[in-house]
Amino acid sequence: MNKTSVIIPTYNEKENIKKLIEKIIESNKDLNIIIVDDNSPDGTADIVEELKNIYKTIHLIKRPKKMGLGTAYIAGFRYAKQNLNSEYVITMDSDFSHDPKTIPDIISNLQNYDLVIGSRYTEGGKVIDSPLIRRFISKAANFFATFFVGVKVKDATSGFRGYRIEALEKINYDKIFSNGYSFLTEIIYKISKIKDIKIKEIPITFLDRKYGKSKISKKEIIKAMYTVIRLTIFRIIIKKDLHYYNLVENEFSLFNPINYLSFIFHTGRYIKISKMLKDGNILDIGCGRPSKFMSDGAFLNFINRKESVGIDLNEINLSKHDFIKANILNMPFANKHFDNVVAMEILEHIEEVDKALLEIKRIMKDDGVLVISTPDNSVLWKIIWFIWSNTFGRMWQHKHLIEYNKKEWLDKISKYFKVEETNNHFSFDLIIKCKKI
Ligand SMILES: Nc1nc2c(ncn2[C@@H]2O[C@H](COP(=O)(O)OP(=O)(O)O)[C@@H](O)[C@H]2O)c(=O)[nH]1
Ligand SMILES: [Mg+2]
Repeated sequence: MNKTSVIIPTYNEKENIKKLIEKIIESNKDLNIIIVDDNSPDGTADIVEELKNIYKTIHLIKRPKKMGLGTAYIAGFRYAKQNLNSEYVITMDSDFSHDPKTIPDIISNLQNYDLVIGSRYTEGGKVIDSPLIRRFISKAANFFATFFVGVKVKDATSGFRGYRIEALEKINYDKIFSNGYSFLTEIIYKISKIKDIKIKEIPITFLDRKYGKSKISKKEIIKAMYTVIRLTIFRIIIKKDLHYYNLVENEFSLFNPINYLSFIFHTGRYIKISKMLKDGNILDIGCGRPSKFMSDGAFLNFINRKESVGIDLNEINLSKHDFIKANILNMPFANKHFDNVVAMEILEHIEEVDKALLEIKRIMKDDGVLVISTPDNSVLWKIIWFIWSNTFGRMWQHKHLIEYNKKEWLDKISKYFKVEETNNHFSFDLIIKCKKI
């Protein structure tokens, strides 16, 4: 069985599809060809059905309605892996913009690269017969995708590509948020985050379609802009780590702008805190979700260390870490048990804060690290709290019982601990690293 599948999404391509399939078979009769058709009203699928009777290498995925280019690729990838056990997949358009003669070149490059891009904008690449306006849109889209999103390729929007299935599987491709054209940018963004990934661009001559109409719409262009903004935010915050990307992607409903604020605020704090911790085990006090947009155990999932325990007043199901339902004033741990204790957004809810600090001290190892984060009740915080609680107040189950400013917090904590480092997160949230005294 041939280990390469060519995936071709189609929507109303009756003038092109037969000829294209025949050309591909001409170039290599062993290739699997997977057509993903979205119930094209022009009967594209019927033409493919007929060809299927002649050529065994043709496969047809019929979807009930137009569901977008991105999800069509996903359906094709999945089929190629599960039904055909493919090692390589090639994606191309069905309108002859992508020359089937390039396929052998893509396959030979896949021996050494994880992703091979048929590129219009690399040296030697060309665009032919395309109206000026389309060229401009394509160039602009590509500029945004490469410059803002930060992918280091010249053509981030080309649909003519070869992938090693192995690389696709590393990025949870079926969870990619974009379902339309901007899938192409998002998947490069994700793939380029894989460690030691090898990407190659080969020049192609892109020919504008002669038959049928382009399916790119205004809506797709707006969605692509949204994708660029979203990925740019990810890029700024997440930088290199695919693990964080997957985490965020799974936990956030991406259409709500408040998610981004929440994400920036909490993840920013997680990054700072994780740098303050030492090796060894960790206790996260109050390990429930920090906002309704995030998951329970968000911090422990974020730092992703083995020996982690979370406690909370409410019963919580932590999928990857140990959980104990407990009160901070009476924690079920032996003395000097933890290398690290993290108490985020918790002390301001505890009336007996001295008692809580002493209890934390009891369970910490002598050289252990405590990181506290809590609001600094400054003027800025008061303003933000006022606006926030009047807008989203329902998100808070508890009231803040203690309203200390920075100095008051440091005075209180210094009674029991040596403060080693402080950070004013967003100017209204204190992060305090301390050691036992
Ligand atoms: N299955 C499926 N195919 C699509 C969809 N949208 C576009 N296509 C196909 O994707 C390929 C690229 O589309 P095209 O309209 O040529 O985009 P353009 O080259 O950017 O103008 C073509 O083969 C289309 O038939 C869709 O929603 N579902
Ligand atoms: Mg086209």
